[in-house]
Amino acid sequence: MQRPDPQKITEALAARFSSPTRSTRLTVVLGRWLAVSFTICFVTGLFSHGLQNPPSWMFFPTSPVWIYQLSQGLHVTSGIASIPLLLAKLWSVYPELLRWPLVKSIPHALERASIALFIASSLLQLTTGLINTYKWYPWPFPFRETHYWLAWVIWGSLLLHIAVKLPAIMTNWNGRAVRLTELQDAGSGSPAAGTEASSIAGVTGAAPGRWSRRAFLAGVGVTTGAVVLTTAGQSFSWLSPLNLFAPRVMGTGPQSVPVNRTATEAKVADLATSAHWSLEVTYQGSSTTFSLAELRALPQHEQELPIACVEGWSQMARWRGVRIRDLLSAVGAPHASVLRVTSLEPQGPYRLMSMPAEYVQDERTLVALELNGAVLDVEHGYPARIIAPGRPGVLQTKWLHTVEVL
Ligand SMILES: Nc1nc2c(c(=O)[nH]1)N[C@H]1C(S)=C(S)[C@@H](COP(=O)(O)O)O[C@H]1N2
Ligand SMILES: [Mo]
Repeated sequence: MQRPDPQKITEALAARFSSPTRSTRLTVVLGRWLAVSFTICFVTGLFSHGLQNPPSWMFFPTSPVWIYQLSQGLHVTSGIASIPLLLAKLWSVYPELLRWPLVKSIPHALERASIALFIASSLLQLTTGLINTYKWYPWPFPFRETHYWLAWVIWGSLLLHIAVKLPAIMTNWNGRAVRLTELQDAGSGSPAAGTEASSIAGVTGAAPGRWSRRAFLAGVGVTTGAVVLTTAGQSFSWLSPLNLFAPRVMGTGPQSVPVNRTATEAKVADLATSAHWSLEVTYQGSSTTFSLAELRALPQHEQELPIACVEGWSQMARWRGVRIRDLLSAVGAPHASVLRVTSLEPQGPYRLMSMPAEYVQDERTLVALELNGAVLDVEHGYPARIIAPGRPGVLQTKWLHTVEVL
């Protein structure tokens, strides 16, 4: 019995997987596209995380009012675009991953470990992110924290990977240079093959493999474009007619605005519709309550502001209600205050919300009583909800209970 020779297996595998579309140049081009989508995803993700978990130096932009709508739309869209790009890149390199011996040296081991970590964390990040936008949370861990830390793992392993691969990236960065090398390589092969290859090259001015690489890249580009165009309509209204696969559709739901969590799911339906409801505002140890009639008697203001969910969907709407800063004036509190807002919701992550002074001072921040020209539907937060410019949907608290001035 002969023992299998690892070298032979490697060669057999290489022959089995060899394809003109698999080349370092292809991998580099796909890597560049991925670098763009991952960078957009990372930067917008950090912004979203910062708004929800603010570090002490955080700056809170309230203008333009759609800043979070845009940033989170880009986040989810670039994440979706990364899926076909990452799969194509994996396809272009996976024979490499099977190469023997598995580990040749310490730098080689580091390189392999960084790639393994990068692939595993990216796949986990993109799939859980996608599943999350479909309102499905089949995991026991807290999504946002995990998503945040995985992003750092991805970038750490990616930078290591890029550092190791820098020579290959540099030689394959420029398409012209790559074509020249391919021509030379073709010319120096066996005489027959060489003549054939150089005569083809002479006629078309291109090396064999270049066209199939182009076709492959075009296929990946079209696929990526298609998934973006058929989902981005959940975030960008001008793409809304093409929205085939995204989970939320603009203009649907009560008062033509989608709902993430209903009053029944939040167990607030009874409390919210009670005739005894009032909003309690506390400042320096004393508390003032406002009935719905009293809130309606205060000056009412109208504002066009978006609901922009962290899960990607967003929608502009017309809100009407009391300016939060007018409410503070009514209890004698300064406008430059930080607030702690609670919902009637008995429990859940969105019961408590804190509002930095930037939003409190902004005249567009409302305690909204109406939406799109009618009294707020209970699903949208009746009797009163917060709507502030440029904030994630999770911070636009529905079914208000108390406002504490800190
Ligand atoms: N009290 C409370 N407020 C809440 C929520 C919630 O579950 N409970 N959901 C938030 C989320 S995730 C979003 S995206 C917006 C959605 O607002 P809408 O249902 O009016 O469209 O409300 C936010 N306000
Ligand atoms: Mo949301």
